[in-house]
Amino acid sequence: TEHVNPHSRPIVSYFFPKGVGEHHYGERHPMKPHRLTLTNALVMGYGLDKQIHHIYNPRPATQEELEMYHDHDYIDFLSRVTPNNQNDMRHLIDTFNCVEDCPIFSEMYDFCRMYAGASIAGARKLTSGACDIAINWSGGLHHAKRGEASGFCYVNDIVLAILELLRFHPRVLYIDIDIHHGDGVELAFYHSNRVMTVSFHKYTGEFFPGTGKLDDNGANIGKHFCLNVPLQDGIDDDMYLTIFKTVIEDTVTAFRPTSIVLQCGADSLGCDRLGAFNLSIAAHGECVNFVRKFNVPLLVLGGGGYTIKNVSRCWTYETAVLVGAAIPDELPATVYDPFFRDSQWKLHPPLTGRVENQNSPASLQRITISIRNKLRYLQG
Ligand code: V1P
Ligand code: CA
Ligand code: ZN
Repeated sequence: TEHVNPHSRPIVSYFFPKGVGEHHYGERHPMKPHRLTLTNALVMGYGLDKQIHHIYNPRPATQEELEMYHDHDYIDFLSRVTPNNQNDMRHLIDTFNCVEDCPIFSEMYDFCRMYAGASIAGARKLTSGACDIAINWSGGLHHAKRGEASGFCYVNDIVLAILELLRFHPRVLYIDIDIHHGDGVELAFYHSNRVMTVSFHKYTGEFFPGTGKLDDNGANIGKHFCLNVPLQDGIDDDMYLTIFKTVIEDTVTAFRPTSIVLQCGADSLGCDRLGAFNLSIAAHGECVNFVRKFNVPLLVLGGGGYTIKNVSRCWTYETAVLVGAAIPDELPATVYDPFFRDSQWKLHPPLTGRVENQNSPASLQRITISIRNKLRYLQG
């Protein structure tokens, strides 16, 4: 095992709820669960299933499991509302913020139970020691609050998975590389010193969700157990990797997590439909590899990502990184070939150089120094 031989390959489990990718938020909505079907097709097409120890079709989370974090009234509403009865439920729909970003769509509750069930199952396989790394690309919906939907997220599978890890793990580190602030997870553990949350995101005050400034640090016993790394448009591979590795290395040293949850939102890639960073798939994957190398039980989740051909390339590449397999740049032939024609069916298309980099070495240096100083409070 890892403890006996830290150089052996980790045991990797992969959670894919069958049918999760067939859900639709609506015609004009940027969140496309079909990206999960594309990802799974590429993962299987590359033959990575032979390098993964277990592939699970996890059971959907139960209402009771969802209520480990969420309000009963909110989950009760999610379980009842449908496109057909929504006119009678207008008041509750507004109360629980199921409008615009978070529309009511058919089988929405089943979709929620699926992605949350997979993250909870991943956490359980980690705590039982059945695997070293658990992957759920359908999870990572970091904006959902205890009693309301937000930013395409209805239930917070990340919070539910962390609560499961906390049953056996004294300290859980949460890392979020989605371009958006991981506000829902931060809020859930803002007052906890057992969960440290670190989000890298675009922060302008305007950009959704508007939170995540450098000086939000946690409160009460959770003070100093929350880090925010606010960044600007166009950040490139070199700058992102430098600040990511510095912050995460120092955080792991100071906090000594017994497990890590990594949200891999792919809207931080260049050419994303909603995002404006400039990362390549190689650099996004290098963040994943950097976290993997700590050899701490690791739950890897999806998140945002709106240029779906690149989302599926990215998460396929990261699946290979996690199992320690080198895969060719030539994509395998699948029934989804037309999606990947843009790059002549390559895994690593050029994504960078389209947005001007608004970050400067000086601005990143200032953030790095500030975070180093915050982490000193943890050492004592
Ligand atoms: O900007 C907003 C709100 C809606 N306005 C009143 C302000 N919402 C964003 C939500 C982004 C959610 C990101 C989720 C994640 O972090 C995790 C899965 O990636 C938004 C945007 C945007 N450009 O930021 N909503 C939409 N676009 C949208 C567009 C078309 C239809 C529905 C929503
Ligand atoms: Ca983030
Ligand atoms: Zn996002």
